[in-house]
Amino acid sequence: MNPFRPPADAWSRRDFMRNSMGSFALLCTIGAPATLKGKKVVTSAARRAQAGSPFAPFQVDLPIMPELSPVRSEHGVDVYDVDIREGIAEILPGFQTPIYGYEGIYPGPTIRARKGRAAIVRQSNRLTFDSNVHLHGGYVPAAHDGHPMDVIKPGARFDYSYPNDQDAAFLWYHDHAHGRTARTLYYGLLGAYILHDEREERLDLPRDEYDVPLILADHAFNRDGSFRYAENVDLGFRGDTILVNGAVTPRMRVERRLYRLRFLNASNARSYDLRLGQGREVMQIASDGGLLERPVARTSVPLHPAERIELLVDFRQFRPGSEIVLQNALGEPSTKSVIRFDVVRGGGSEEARVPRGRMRTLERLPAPNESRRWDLTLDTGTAVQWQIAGRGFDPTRIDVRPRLGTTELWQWHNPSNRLHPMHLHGMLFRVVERSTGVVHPGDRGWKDTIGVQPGETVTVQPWFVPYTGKYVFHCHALEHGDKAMMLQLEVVA
Ligand SMILES: [Cu+2]
Repeated sequence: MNPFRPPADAWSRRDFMRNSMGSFALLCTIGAPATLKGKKVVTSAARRAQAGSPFAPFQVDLPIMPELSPVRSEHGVDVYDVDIREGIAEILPGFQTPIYGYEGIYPGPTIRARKGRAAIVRQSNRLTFDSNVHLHGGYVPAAHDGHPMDVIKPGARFDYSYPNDQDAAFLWYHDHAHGRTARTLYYGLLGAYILHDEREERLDLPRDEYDVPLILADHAFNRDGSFRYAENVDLGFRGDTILVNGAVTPRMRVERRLYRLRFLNASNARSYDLRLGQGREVMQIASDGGLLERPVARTSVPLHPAERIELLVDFRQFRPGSEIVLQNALGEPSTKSVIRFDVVRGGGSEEARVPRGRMRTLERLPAPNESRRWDLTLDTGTAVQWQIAGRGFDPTRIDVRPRLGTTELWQWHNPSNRLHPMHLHGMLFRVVERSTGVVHPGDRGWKDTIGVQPGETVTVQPWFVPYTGKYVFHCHALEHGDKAMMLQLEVVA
């Protein structure tokens, strides 16, 4: 089994034109899994309409990823052991889907960590190609960040050291070997990394089975149940099926009580605008980098690729037997429903509550040292690539050298016609200004990824702490990042 084929070296203008035709049905199958050779490709859309379709929504219960247990704990450090390998997932009932997975599962096992207690994750590459692991949103020394050029060779391993010296946040880990992330994440190399701390625990937020990670990703399938992938460098991949924690549009039984729902958009390039039922109010408590200063009431929750958002949802407002669908207002008919919450009895001894007032105080930032503008554009010359400030990724070049401990103002200016979720490794930023209007209170906390709309300029203020060294910043629409939409910074002392 080898559902992976490395991308073609040369990406010609003709390929690009063929792939930018727009309609999903017209996408060519460059990069499709080798297992498909000679098989007739049928999209899941064709199967969806049939009776007893494996794509029927709300037929399976939401899976919860298993938690990874440390192989040992010593001197305040938890040590984990992970194999990066091939596996088989049962995503469509009755079908087997070849995947790549941490421990061979999709999504990978959840790592739970605690602020002040370091973790070492030994990653062994059992695949036939280079891999590496980026802890997205983590304050991680450069050598352990999963820089796209720092790879683990097949058969080799690397001990990633995570200090966990940052506030509680919903992080995630995923492959970052350069030029392949659109495929490797699509085929399964990602997992949740949940960091807890004391401040968060003092807030009496929902815990344990009432604190639920929800990993969203859109996929498409072949007739044999394998993932179908078609590269589209312009639009990015769009699937016709929404998976939550690896299940097709599942249902989740909820008690009449408060839940903490942690959403991660692990889609290659799809954005969501989440609405509970017909637009019920939910409380946002956290964004990428952890808790907001105060809970923020929302009826619509945008979520761009790689972003995380944490919501408190109070199911006490619904009668037992209620079925409430979480909708994606940006979806097509088959991708409009995300998950259904089926309210059951129980939850009488509720203790969790929505925090009243302030949850934290955000750090005051030093005044910015510099102001930089990064234009986000597509170069359709001989080698089609996405660019930042007229440049594509070159690992031998350092594009910016900020000083440790300083801040700068970075303007993401997007004259292109695609959304770009811009992500900075190893550090966090605050969103200062949007040319299209005010910064939503839900985006005023710590962020590591921000969606920049076509025609928009978003100004962010990165804080270059806590480590020196080489990191990257890039577009997290994975096909854009793979096709060079990435620059390199070196934080210097
Ligand atoms: Cu992009």
